[in-house]
Amino acid sequence: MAANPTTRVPGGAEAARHGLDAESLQRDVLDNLVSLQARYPAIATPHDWYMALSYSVRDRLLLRWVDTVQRYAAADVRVACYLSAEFLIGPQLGNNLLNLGIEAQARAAMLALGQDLDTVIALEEEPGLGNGGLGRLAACYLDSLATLQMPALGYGIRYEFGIFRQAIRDGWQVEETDKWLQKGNPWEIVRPDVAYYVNFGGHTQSATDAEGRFRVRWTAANQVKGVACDTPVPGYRVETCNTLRLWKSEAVESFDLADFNVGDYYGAVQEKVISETLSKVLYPNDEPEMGKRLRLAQQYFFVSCSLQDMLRLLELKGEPIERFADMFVAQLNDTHPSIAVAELMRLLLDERGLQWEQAWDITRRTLAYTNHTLLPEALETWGLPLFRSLLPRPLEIIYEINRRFLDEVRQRHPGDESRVARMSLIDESGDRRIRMAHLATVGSHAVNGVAALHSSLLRETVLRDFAELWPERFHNVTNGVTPRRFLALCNPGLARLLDETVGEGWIADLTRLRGLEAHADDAAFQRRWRAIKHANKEVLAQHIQSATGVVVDPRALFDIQVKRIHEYKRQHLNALYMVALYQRLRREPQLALAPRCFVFGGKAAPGYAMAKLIIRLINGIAEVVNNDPAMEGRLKVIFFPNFNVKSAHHIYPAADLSEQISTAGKEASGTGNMKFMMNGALTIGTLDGANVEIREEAGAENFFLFGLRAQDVERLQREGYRPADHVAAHDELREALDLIASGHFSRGESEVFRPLVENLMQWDHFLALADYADYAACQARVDAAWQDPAGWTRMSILNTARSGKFSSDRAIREYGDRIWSLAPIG
Ligand code: CR6
Repeated sequence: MAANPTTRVPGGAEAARHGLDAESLQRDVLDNLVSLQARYPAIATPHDWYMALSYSVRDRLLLRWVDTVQRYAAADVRVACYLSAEFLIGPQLGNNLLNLGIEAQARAAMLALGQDLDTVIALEEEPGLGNGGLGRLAACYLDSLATLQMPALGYGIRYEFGIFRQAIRDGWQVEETDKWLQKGNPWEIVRPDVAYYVNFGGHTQSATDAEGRFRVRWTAANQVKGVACDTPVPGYRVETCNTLRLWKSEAVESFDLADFNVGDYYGAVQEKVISETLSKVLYPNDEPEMGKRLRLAQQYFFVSCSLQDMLRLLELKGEPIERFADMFVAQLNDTHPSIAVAELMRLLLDERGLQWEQAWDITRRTLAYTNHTLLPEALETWGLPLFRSLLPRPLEIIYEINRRFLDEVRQRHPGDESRVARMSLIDESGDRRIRMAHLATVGSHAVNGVAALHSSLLRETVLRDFAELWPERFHNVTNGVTPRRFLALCNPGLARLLDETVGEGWIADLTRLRGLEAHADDAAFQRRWRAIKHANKEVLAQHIQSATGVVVDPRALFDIQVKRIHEYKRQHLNALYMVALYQRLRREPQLALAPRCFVFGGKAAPGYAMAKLIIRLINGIAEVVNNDPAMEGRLKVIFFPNFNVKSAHHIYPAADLSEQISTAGKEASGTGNMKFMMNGALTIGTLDGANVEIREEAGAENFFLFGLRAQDVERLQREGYRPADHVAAHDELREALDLIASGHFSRGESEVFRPLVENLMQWDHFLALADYADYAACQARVDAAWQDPAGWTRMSILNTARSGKFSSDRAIREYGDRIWSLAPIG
């Protein structure tokens, strides 16, 4: 494990007083085994030990947790609420041990009980409550907020089934239900007393109240109860332990079905079913969003519960409603929670009786919005009929917000009705639809993109009119990832070397890794660096063998692309290159190419046929290549099934080369790119998302750059792109496509990949063919660089050394300073 306890972790007698020593841990694990699981050591299963240890660790968090909550309640400070439909928190036990600084103690305690800590940790089910980057980002931010001791709460949905488990059968992705709660979740504390009601459907009526004020009453057709399920989020070696509060839906028993559904018993039952299934399952779409009724209900459900909870906390603090925005700021993680604009207005107007202007002022000062995509098909919109039937009152409020907003636009730009139509919260061009990104922008005091390039494209394209109207509201906060999980926890070998070389402070201040630069050319240091990487590759090779049966050689160049499968991310560009390499090696067995092991991992949205076909293609290539004796010792292709946070722990530390090859202008930021960099992988990438900044930090000479720039992509598409021209100009590319089309990688069935090949030849929306030649040339430079181990190792060390900027601590400080006006309270 990375770090020995630092000064903030008590040792000796003090540790015993806090229960942080091995002896008291051992005692508690035994106690918990009996008292919580009714087991005794002789019959305890490994999972029983996992539960007993986790409960013992949770107990050690409780004191800090309660203290932290009390501190926030007492202090006159603003609390940051991170509203997100996804929190991909990953396994908790190892991380909590690391942050508490009691990993060694836990190891000793378990050993004394005859158990191996690593085996126990490996048993934890992954809470896969997110799809990919956006959900994992939310989890990294919670870790940094706690570590920086900033008052914060995460608010989201407690899905009973998280992201599906991916199995591979005959090369195809098969989705299996993720039953992560089946054996219980020792980290969660359910709070039946913290519960709120959320309205759906029905109708509204306006009336004048006792004081003669105009009030709207929403008579719902159905109500759902949201119950808080809390998970502790301890900071790294600090006393602060924040809360992740996820809402679980329950049916409201007392609700009288007969009142609103006279004669329509089945209709009424249907509505009840909605309430019971609201928090059942995570929608498995990364981008784009699928417009399902239940999904909108989920969004409104968690947003309403969260805002009601914030109002209750304000009351507990004894603060008047006027101070709401001084006490809370709510960050909207993409548009999924953007209904908060209308819901906060509703709560302030209808439930608290505020006037419009005052309610609007509070709402705007409270909310801030992060955009995570420019892809037009991923920008969330909701058709009016669906929206009205589910959320009649919020819809009225949206109309009124829009009316006032468009008046403002008209005043600024008299006669410019096309601008008014462009900016409206309602898209009237086809079926009328609510534009959630516009709603979020109008209702927020700050809007940000997630990497420098993305934020400028956001200002220039999708939100251009808004940036013109309110330039001061637009910001950039480049994403970051937590060095606790993605370096200290997942790469203990490297972490030890870092401790020794730059001191343990790097875990909480990643810029200290700069101290490695001085050792980049030191031959002895380089040897140690390589030995650590090699050991990590051996571990991954083991996992690959048990997951796929394929044996890979850790001496090969590990070339890895793990992320959701999407055409814009261009796993198929990588696949085309593999096919070309295979052809070259078949033709010229003497070629002096470095042995390579290509590793892919990632899930495809279940309804995304092309992405699923790309998985099939990679598996098809793997089957042929891995069974061809001529490729032995030269080429291996692996599709690692069910890529998730848990498997990521083994993958990032073992990478030599990180594939970040999206079409320029399409990947908002990427965060995997940062995790690879921290772990000493070199990047082959386009100038897209945060790659631009990664290259800036690493130095252009330590980054393999290729491909069209965002402006080239835009121009090419505007002027008319002809993929066939690129195929005609490049023999290798044509042969690769022909071989795929011939059925060579689909057991002779030439139909299988036809849709993929035809799509590329005719449309190639993401310009894979246009970038192919440059990509292949760049891969040749990678090959040459790999043949010089000292040069490669130097670049690897420099990449880690210069990854400091990509710590989520830096990102969270920026949110705190620029967007939340929020300071740590240590
Ligand atoms: N899919 C972006 O595509 C970014 C993350 C987190 C994404 C990705 O580039 O790193 O958000 N966007 O900011 C959405 O989810 C809409 C993602 O993970």
